[in-house]
Amino acid sequence: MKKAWILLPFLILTGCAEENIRRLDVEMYNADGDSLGTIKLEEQAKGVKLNVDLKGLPAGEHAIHIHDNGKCEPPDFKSAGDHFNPENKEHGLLHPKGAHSGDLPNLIVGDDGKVKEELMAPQVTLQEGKKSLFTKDGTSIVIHEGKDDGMSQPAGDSGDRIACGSISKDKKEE
Ligand SMILES: [Cu+2]
Ligand SMILES: [Zn+2]
Repeated sequence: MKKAWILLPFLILTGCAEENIRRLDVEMYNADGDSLGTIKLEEQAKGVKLNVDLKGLPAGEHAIHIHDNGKCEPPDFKSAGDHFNPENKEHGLLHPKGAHSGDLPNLIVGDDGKVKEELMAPQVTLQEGKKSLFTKDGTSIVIHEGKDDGMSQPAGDSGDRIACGSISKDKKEE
């Protein structure tokens, strides 16, 4: 009897630890399968912070979104699905009926092909719930050839998908 009481709090703690993910590294790949670096996700009070540190991208402004399937199959990354949209909104940070939870500000890549930026995704979480990035099909981060105009449906007229990274609890690549 005594032993059971000692064990109980321990079991509760380990049970929580498994689901209570606060940080996650997402490795990004281009259409050739080369790694471009990582985007570090961090759970914060106001959503999930994305710490972008990538190289090997074309210079200029590029759309970046969280998509609603965790599969990144090159070269077109169509497998990543549509924008993560658990609240059924319209696309675009500038749209009056927006935005998708997966919509993010554009990335600005330097002439050297590198980008270091911090982005906030206020409508998602690494925890459980409707806005959780850990869905049945998984989620992913996709970078596009063009920029997101923040308004056009369904994806901001941002062009082809040029990089993709799966948001996965186990870091093994599929
Ligand atoms: Cu996208
Ligand atoms: Zn969108």
